[in-house]
Amino acid sequence: MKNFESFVNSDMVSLLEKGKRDGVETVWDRVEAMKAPCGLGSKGLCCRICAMGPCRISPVPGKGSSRGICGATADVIVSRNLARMVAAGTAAHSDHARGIIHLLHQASREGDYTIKNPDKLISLAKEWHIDTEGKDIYEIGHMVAEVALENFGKAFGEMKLPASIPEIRKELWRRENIMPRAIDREVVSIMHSTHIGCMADAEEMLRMALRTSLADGWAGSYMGTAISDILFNVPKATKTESNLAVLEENQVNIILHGHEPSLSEMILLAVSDSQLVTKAKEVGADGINLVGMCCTGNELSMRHGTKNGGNFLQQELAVITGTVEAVIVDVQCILPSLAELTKKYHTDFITTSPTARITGATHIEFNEEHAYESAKKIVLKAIENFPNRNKEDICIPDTKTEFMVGYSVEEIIKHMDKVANENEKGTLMPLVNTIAEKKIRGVAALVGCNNPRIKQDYNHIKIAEKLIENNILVVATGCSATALAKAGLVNIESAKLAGDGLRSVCEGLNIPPVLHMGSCVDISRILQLTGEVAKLLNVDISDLPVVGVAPEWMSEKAVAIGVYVVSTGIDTWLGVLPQITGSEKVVNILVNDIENIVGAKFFVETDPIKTAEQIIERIDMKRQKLGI
Ligand code: XCC
Ligand code: SF4
Repeated sequence: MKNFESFVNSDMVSLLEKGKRDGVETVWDRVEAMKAPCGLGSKGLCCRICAMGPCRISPVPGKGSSRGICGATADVIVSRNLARMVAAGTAAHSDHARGIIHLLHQASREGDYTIKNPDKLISLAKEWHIDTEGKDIYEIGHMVAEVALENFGKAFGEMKLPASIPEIRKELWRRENIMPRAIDREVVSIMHSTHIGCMADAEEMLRMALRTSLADGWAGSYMGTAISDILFNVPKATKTESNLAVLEENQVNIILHGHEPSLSEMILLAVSDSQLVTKAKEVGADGINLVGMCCTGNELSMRHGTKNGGNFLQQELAVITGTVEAVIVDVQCILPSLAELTKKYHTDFITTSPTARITGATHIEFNEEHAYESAKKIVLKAIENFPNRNKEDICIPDTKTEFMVGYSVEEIIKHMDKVANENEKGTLMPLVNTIAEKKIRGVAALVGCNNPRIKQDYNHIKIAEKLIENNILVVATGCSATALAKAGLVNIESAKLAGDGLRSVCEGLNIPPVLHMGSCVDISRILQLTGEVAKLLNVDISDLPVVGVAPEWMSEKAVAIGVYVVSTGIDTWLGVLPQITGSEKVVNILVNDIENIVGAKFFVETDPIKTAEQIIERIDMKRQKLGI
C-alpha cells in the first residue's frame, strides 16, 4: 500500500502508518487484495437462488448464456437481486424498530426503561386514535406499543402510516399499488416472489421493492425514531466534538458502535455509575471516556451530546490508536475484522446482541430485563482491561472538530419560533417562507455510509460545500453527518461558507448550514419535515425543491433508503454505482420511467462536483414549476 492520503484524510494517515508498523490489516488492505470486483456481480448478473445454478448471464449479447438454467433473463435476475437488497435493508431498520417498541412495551416507572417524553407519546396515541382519557402514561405506552407492533404483521388492509404524509401521496401509492400493508409481510412477499419460479417481470419486481421500502421509511424507521424519542427524549440542539482525537490518553476509552439506543442509553448511564468510576480510578485511569461511533454515535450525540469518534471507516483505526479498552457493539455495520484486529492490541471486542455474534469476540449478552446490571457488567470488563494498555505504543491523532447536533423536527421548529410571526409559531412555515423568498434555494438530504472504494468522506464534503455555497440547506444523517461534522461544516461558524441567503438564515436562527438530524433510522425525521412542508403548501412532496444524496453508500439499508426516498417523491443521487447495470431495462426504470410512477427518479453520478451541479439544476427546475 502506497499513498495513504488517497484513501483517508491526512489526520488519519498516522494511524494507517502505525497499523502498518504493527503488522495489522485494515479494510483498505482488503480492498487491494480483492483486486477488481467480480465483473458479473458488479452488474447484478449472478444468480444463486437455486441449485440448478449458480447461473451467470453474459453481459455481452450473443456471447455466453443469455438466460439462467430456469430461463430467467438478465432483467429478471438483476431486479430480483435488487429487490432482495431492499428486503434486507428494510428488515434491518425495522427489526431495530421492533426492539425499541418492545422496550416501550416493557417500560415501567420502576424499571430501567422509563418514558422520558410523555408528550410525544400522547400525541402519537391521539394520532392513532388510542383513548388516553384518565389513563396512566405507562398504560398508554403499553397500548401504543401494541398498535405499533401490529404494523409488522397486520393481517388485512393498509398499515398505519404517519399523519405527516400528504393525502395526495397516499393516493398515488394506492393507485400505483405500492401502498405497504405490513412490514414483515412486505419483506416476506419479496422473499417469496424472488424464490425460483415466481416473479419474472422486472417492472413488477421493482414495484414490490418500492412498496417494501415504503414500509421501511414511513413505518419501520419512522416508528423507530418516534418511539426512541418517547423513551429517551426528543433531541435538542447541543454542541459536542467529533473524530478520533476525542479518545483520552489517561482514561478508560470505550467505543460504542452499532445502532440501537437500547444498549447505548444504558451504557451511558453505567459509565457515570459512581462505583464504576471509583473502580476506574483504582486501576489508574482518570475516568471513563465513552465515545460513540457510526449510528450509535449519532443516537448518543443527538440526545446527550456524547462525543463521536467517527464514522464507518474509523472503527479499525480507533483500535489501532492502542488506547481503546473495549469496542462494544450491538448490530449492523460492525466489521467482523475487529475480532482479529483487537487481538493484536489489548482491546476487548464485546458483542452484545444475538443478532450479531462474531467468532473471536467476547459475547456478553445484553439483557433488556436487567439492562442496567448488564450494562455495568460490560463496562466493568472495559475498566479491568485498562492496566493491559501498552502505554509506550499509542497514537491519538490531534484533529477533532466541534459540531452542533440534535436537530429533530421539533427542535428546528423551536428555533424558528424565535423569529416567527404569532400565527406561524409551532409550524414549519418560517422555513417555507425562506424558501419562497429564495434565501434558501432548496434542501438536500445527505445520507449514508463510507465506502472504502472512495476516499473516506471526500464526496460527502465536496458535495455539501458546493451546495451550501449555493444556498441549499443541507440536512444530514448517519455516516454522512459525521463526515460533515469532522470537516467542520456542522457548526455555527460554518455559516460563513454558505451563500448570502442561507448565511442570513443561519445567522438569524443561530443554526449551522448543515443540520445534523441523527442516525440513519432518523432519516424518518427528514421524511417528516418534507411531508409537513408539502402539507403546508398543499402540494405533493415531489413538487418540493428537495433532493436526497447518498455519496458513498455501501449497505443494503442504504438501498432500501434510496428506494423509499424516491418512492416518497424525492430525486436521489447515488455516488456509487448500484449492481444493476446488467439489465438495461432495470437501469432505465430507475433513472427514467420511475418518475412517471412516483414523480422522482435516481441519478447516478460519481463525481461530487457534477453531482452538486445537477442537484442545483434540478432544484431550480422544481422551483420554477412551483412558481417561486
Ligand atoms: Fe452503516 Fe448507520 Fe451506512 Fe454508516 S451510514 S455505514 S449503514 S452506520 Ni447508515
Ligand atoms: Fe439459475 Fe434460475 Fe436457479 Fe437463478 S433461479 S440459479 S437463474 S436456475
